[in-house]
Amino acid sequence: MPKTALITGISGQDGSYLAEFLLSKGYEVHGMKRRTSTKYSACIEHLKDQITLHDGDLLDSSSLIRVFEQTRPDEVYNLAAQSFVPLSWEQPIFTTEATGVGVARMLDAALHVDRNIRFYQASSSEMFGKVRETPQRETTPFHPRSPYGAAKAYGHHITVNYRESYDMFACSGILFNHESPRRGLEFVTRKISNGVARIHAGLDTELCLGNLDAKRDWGHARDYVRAMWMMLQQDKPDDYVVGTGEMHSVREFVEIAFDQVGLDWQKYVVVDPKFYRPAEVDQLLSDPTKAREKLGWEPRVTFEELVREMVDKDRAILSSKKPVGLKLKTA
Ligand code: NAP
Ligand code: F7E
Repeated sequence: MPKTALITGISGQDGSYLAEFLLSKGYEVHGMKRRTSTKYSACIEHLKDQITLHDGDLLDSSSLIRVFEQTRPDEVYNLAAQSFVPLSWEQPIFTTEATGVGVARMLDAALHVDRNIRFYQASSSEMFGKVRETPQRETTPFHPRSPYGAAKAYGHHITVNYRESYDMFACSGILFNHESPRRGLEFVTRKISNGVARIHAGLDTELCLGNLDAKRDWGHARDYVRAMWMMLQQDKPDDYVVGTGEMHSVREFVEIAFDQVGLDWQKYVVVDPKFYRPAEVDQLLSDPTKAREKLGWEPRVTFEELVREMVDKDRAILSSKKPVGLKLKTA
């Protein structure tokens, strides 16, 4: 019997890579999406004949219970969230409802429909925020710096709580930033790769960015969805930090991206304070020792390969004149 997986947020970056990965493992894959979700459909368009989609919303418990009952999953991957940090200051209540309380709704639906479901929660390095130690590991205290980070911290704690209260197989993956050509255009990496492609094509003359000194531990999304699956194949549920263990600045990302098309970034990049955040997360660096030792997980794509792949893909999209319909919000 093939295993059945339910992915919330299947229309997003990670959902689409995870669906591909699980299909390659022989899973029957179901995805939950909002009925109004159309902009991201490009990420899963190529999978539409191999997956089954169900309407549901993290804000609506009854829809979650219905999707659980319809699909009867062995494994649930809760990837849905309001995931853009700047928007979380503009819509803090919605972010709390979707990214935070939505996790409790998911866990409770799982508990009531089938408490043997294996549950993955998409936790985030944003929970470390104003970091208390470097590098960050599973035991590093949280100090979130945005409504998004605070909501993820709640989601993380309630996942641990359901595991301890009800003996559920609930895991939390504390994933550091991971990117790909399917990243939303509002996130800094894709904003840069898309901006470089447009400047090289003569469509734009400048790229406006915020804090170039911010540092992140950036990996490739395809590597990170493998870690999610590995967590649910263990004998015992647990929490894992997933990252590369390498940190780079936004400036370094910019330099490599412009280098890929042979341009000098300093002629095109404009720093605009409107992209500064009310409270910045200055730097994040993972210690992925536990994931390496217990899961046998290793990232395969280097930082430089990631940047160059993203620029090449955005150039290909532009030259094919078939823009991928990813979300374009205020960045
Ligand atoms: P993403 O591309 O923004 O995808 C988020 C998904 O959530 C979209 O499919 C979106 O659907 C869906 N969604 C939003 N609100 C919803 C709601 N109320 N009900 C149901 N679905 C809803 O995010 P991602 O980069 O793939 O990340 C996946 C998960 O990992 C997220 O929880 C994110 O917070 C977390 N995470 C990401 C990173 C990273 O670096 N990428 C790192 C750590 C943790 P629509 O198309 O309808 O908007
Ligand atoms: O910002 C700086 C910005 O929006 C990265 C989400 O997936 O990863 C992501 O959150 C850094 C920040 O991602 C611009 O100030 C400079 O320091 O790409 P980002 P994020 O906020 O780190 C975590 C792990 C998640 O969980 C989230 O869901 O880049 N930055 N200039 C800029 N950022 C943006 N967006 N736009 C700029 O123009």
